[in-house]
Amino acid sequence: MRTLIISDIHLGLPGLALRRPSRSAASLEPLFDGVSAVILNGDTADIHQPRFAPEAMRLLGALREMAGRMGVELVEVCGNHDATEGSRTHVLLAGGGILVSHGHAFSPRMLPWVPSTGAMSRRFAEMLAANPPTLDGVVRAANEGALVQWSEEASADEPTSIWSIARSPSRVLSVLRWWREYPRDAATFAERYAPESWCVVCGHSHRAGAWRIASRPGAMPRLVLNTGSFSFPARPFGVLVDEAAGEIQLRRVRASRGRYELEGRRAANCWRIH
Ligand SMILES: [Mn+2]
Repeated sequence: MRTLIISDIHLGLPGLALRRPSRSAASLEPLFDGVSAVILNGDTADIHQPRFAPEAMRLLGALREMAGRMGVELVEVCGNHDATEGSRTHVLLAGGGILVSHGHAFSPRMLPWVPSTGAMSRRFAEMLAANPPTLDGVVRAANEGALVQWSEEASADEPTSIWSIARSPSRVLSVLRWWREYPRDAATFAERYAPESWCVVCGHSHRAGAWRIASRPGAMPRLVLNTGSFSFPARPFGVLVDEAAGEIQLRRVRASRGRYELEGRRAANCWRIH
């Protein structure tokens, strides 16, 4: 019984990753081999952007079909690009010790560099006040904030590519600052909304890595694992949870012969499940 967690596949979003296999059921198939469940931890498919939605829905359908054919349970957690009313906001594994959530709800600044960030944050805050202060309630409030980015007025101003962000020094600085703060935001979020958790598995920031970090001096440090992204900057990782073996691993996803596969286990990126 092994569960793989991946995130930020961004199906339907064109050509952000240079010299990488296109993201599809076929190219992702090796990742589904040998696991009993795959958790798609948000931003799986760009279903809210009218330009990309038809292709995103087609690719997502193919991915669901493949999982069914392979007998792999597929668990879809929402991100800010694919939040719907019916989608799951999080998953708790290992008796609540491991919190799996996309990560757009971790901080009031969901995407500090996009033009609609102010409107998104305001909507998030409004809904946060209206929703119950639970894990589910806060992620659903973040989902409402996220939808502002896909509203007609906002999306007219959105940068069409990561390169338009790179041309603006203030945007680059805001991304770098946000990246630096993000692991602590994850720990703070977990302490508040999943106090029994010792590990947080997230994506969203597109910056993969492992951090052991406390919300504040003196608080219990938590293990924060970020699975990065299949789209820009295209350093995806997978988190493998093997509850029977009592181990959680962070493994790089490597592109090989047009497909994505998990690299081998590395002792430095393995932790005991408490
Ligand atoms: Mn996201």
